[in-house]
Parts: sequence; structure tokens; C-alpha cells
Amino acid sequence: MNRKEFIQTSSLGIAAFFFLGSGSLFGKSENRLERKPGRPSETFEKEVVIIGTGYGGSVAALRLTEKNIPVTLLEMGLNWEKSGKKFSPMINPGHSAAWLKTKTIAPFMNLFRLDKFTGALDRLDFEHIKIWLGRGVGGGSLVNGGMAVTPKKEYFKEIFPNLDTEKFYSHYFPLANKELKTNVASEDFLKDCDFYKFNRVGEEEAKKAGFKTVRVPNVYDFRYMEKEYRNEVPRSALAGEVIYGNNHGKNSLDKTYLKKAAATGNLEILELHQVNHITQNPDKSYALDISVINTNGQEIQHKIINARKLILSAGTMGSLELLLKSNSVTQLPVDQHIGKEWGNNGNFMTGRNWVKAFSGGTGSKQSTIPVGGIDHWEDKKHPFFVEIAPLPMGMNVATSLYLLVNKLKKFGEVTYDLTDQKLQLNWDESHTSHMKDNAKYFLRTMNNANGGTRAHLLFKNGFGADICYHPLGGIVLGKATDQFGRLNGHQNLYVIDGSLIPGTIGVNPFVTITAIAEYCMEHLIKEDFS
Ligand code: FAE
Repeated sequence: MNRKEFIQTSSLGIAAFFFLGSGSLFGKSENRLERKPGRPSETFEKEVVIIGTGYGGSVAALRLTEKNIPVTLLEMGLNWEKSGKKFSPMINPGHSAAWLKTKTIAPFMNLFRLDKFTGALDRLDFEHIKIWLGRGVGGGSLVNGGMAVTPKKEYFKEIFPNLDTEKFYSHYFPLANKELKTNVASEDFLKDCDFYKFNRVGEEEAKKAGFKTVRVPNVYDFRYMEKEYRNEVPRSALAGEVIYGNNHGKNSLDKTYLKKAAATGNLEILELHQVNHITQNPDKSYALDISVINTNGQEIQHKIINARKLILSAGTMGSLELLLKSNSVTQLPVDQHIGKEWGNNGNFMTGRNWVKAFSGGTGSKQSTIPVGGIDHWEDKKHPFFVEIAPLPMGMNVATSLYLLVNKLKKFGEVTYDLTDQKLQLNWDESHTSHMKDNAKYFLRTMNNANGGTRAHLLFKNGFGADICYHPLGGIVLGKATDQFGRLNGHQNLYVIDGSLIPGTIGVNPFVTITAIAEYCMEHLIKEDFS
């Protein structure tokens, strides 16, 4: 352990350990595939291929397969359900904790060494921002906090002026929430459950500071959680499982959209298939260069799959990398909009210490599943939405954690560096300075009303400007694509994932990604796949 990075705090007499800025420990080479030169390959022909099994890919797969269209889904990560392997809790990280890294990559407390394995959580490190992603069949749904938030109608309209807002709020959002199995915790359960003390304290203090609090829906099954609480079923949210995957309770995509798609008999899922780049064939189909890898990340087979129609659903960073890299390597045509209008969805992490310091703090037992938010979006000077986040590390540090979702004032831009063979992100403190002002205002208002201090030992002196869970944009709907996700300049290439949303949506984004995917697929199936 590097002493400089290790800070032991004994605030309130309880030891808490926070690792800061561990990104530099991980060279990019750790992430690279170990490829054998001059390797033989096998070629396969497929009609419809989708790259990526997150929200966009899962919606596309269900809507196509239920129309009897055979689909091949390619996923670089593991099919966890099929593998029989278990996800690990945050306080005891195991195989699922990181994608091919030798040390944990959580936002803090990276005290743990790991065996290199195709884990469920990945992190891309850029100079001014770190981006966390899910890997495996189910994509981000495997590792996320499950918060299922429908954006504010006015903001959705502002971001997507050309979409039919009324139809989204009467049809696509309700459909997305139904398929995702969104539900809400019962107030009776929340008011007594000791695992939600952090949330009760968070809401109480926010109200005292004059903020409006809101109950936030989730895809974690709260009826299951109630049974966990009564010890009737194995614990997951109440056993510290979340960003390294949940073994129970969470309705991740493998239990919803993908399960339904598989039941049609028309779905083939190829796990541990990493697409390296794409070539456009003379007949306007696409050749995918694929490394089939083992769980150590080594290539065990090289494949070419020719796809008549190709849907990119590799997530914002994955789809951007595939397009920009392929443009450099195989001259795949991409137009000038690709990489533009990228944003972090206004993500900004912060926290407070000395919260209820003399009346039990925020509780040593914490559910991993957030249920509360603070809605300050309408404020003219400091508009933001806050997730009251848990700190489920099994110790009481009287700390409150918050993920602020802010507006964007300036977009970032993504490009590809052929020499370095990696994405470049034009993003720095100038993009996040207004978010920091909002965080300062929020902490000041909370501390003035309730006591407490900024959590100086978390992130960078209490401000996590570089923490991003919600990368969005870069292949924006109606700009880099037509209004339904057909990529400009292509006949058989589509993008269906978070990259369609121009950098911001004002709340946690997966409900919006799902609704937009539903909208695009409804039209594409009628017009291009029938
Ligand atoms: P995504 O879910 O990222 O899926 C892309 C898939 O493509 C992944 O499975 C990749 O492994 C795969 N892939 C990428 N490149 C390749 C390749 N070259 N070859 C083969 N496969 C490839 O895309 N959002 C919320 O709304 N609520 C939350 O509570 C929330 N919490 C979060 C917590 C964490 C820790 C994280 C990391 C994210 C969280 N998010 C949350 C964000 C949410 O998970 C994310 O926006 C969506 O997963 C993005 O969906 P996509 O379909 O764009």
C-alpha cells in the first residue's frame, strides 16, 4: 500500500480508511488484451448482431426476437448467471470487483488486492475524470444502484425538442418502467428499518435546510428486501452487495428484458466476445473483428463475424470507441458529429462528516440501495438533483454521501488517439466548476442548518468532480444519427444506447436510455427489419 494515498481518519473515534486518487496505479496496459500475432481466425455469417448487453442492447434484442428475428448479442464480459460465479460484497471484493485489474477500483477505500479476472465493474481513467462502467451480460444493470428515475418533463423537452414529449410520458417511459420492474419502497418499511437510517437522516437534514426531498423508485425488489430484513431469504442489498453485483433482489437486465428475449428462442448470447473493430464490407454489411477471451483477458480465439445489420449498444464509451477506432483502423466512415456533445450528466460526488455525530451518526448498517433524493432542480442559481447515497462499508463514520446531478454548461468531446490506442476526452475543471459551486452551496446550506463539515478526506478535499457514473452523448440522436438511431452515412448500422442522449438528462439515466431505445426500436422494426 502506498503510504501517501492512505489516510487513516479517526473522526468520531471510529477508524475509517479512504484511498484517494488511485487511478494512476493502473497503467492502461493492464486493460489491454494479450493478443497472439498472426493468429488464425474463423469467419461466421449472421443476419442481425448487437454489440453490448446493457439497456440499449437488451431492449433491441427483445423487440427484434419477439418479432421472430434471430439476434446474436456480443458481450465482452461474462455471463454471470451461466457461470455460476457469485458477485462479491463491497467489504470483501472478489472476482466480480474489477475488470482485469489487480486492485479494487471503487470510488474510495481501494484497500484490496485482486486476482486479474473479467469482473463486473470497470473504470476508464482520463486526466480529469474517471468513468465507471458495468461489464458482463446485463451491462451497467449488474453494478448500478438501480435508481429508476424518469426525468422531468420540461427538461426532457429541452434536451430532445424534436421528440414527441407527450408520447414519451404516456407510453415509452411507462413501458420502460414496467419492463424494468421499477418499484417503490414502502414508507412503513423505511421508517423503521435500521438499514435506512442514513436515508432518514439525509432527508430530515435536507428538509431542515429548506430542501425538497423526493422518494426515488428502484429496480431492486423492495418486497424481497423486506424478506431479507426478516431473514427469510438470502441477503444482498442488506449484505453490502451492489457495485460488484447483486446476487439477489435486483432486477438487472438478465432478469427482465434479456430473460424475455431468451424465452423467444431467437436469441444467441456470445459472452467474452470483445469486438476490436468494424469494417464496412463492399455490400454494405459489416465485418466484426472479435477476440474471444478467457477470464484472465487472454485471447483464446479470433473470429470474424459478418453482420448484415449491426446495432451498436456498447454504452456511451464503448460505442464511441468502436466507431472512432474503426474509423482510424479500417476507415469506417463516421461523420463530424461523432464524439461531440459528450457529458458526465452533471455527476459530482460530495459528502459531509460529523453528521448526527452524537446521536448514532448515519448508522453502521446501510442498505446499498438508495431510496431518497433532493430536488433542487427549479432553483435559478443552483439547480441540481441529489441522490442520498449509502456508504455500506459496515462502519459508522457519521458521514453522508451525495451524488449531485447538475446541468451542463459546456460539452466535452471524445476523439481517438491511434498512437496510444485509446480514447481521448476533452474534459477538464472548466466543465465542472459550476458543479463545484453547487456542491459548495449545498454543503454550506446543509451544514448551517444541521452542523457537520465537508468530508475533507473523501475524494479531493471533499469534492469528487472527477467521478462519473453516467457518461452520455457523443453519438447524439438526430445529429450523428437520424431521429431513430440510424447512423449518418450508413444503411445497416444503428446506435441504441446512452450515447444518443446529449450529455445530460437531469437524473440517473437508465430509464431514459430504455425509453429512447423502445422508441427507436418501435420505428426501426417497422421500417428496416420487417
Ligand atoms: P451499458 O449498460 O454500459 O452496456 C454496454 C455493454 O456493452 C457492457 O456490457 C459492455 O461490457 C459491452 N461492451 C462495450 N464495449 C464492447 C465491445 N467492444 N465488445 C463487446 N461488448 C462491449 O450501456 N443509472 C441509473 O439510472 N440509476 C442508477 O442508480 C445508476 N447507478 C450507477 C452506479 C454505477 C456504479 C455505475 C457504473 C453506473 C450507474 N448508472 C445508474 C448508470 C447506468 O448503469 C448506465 O447509464 C447504463 O448502464 C448505460 O446503458 P447503456 O445501454 O448505454
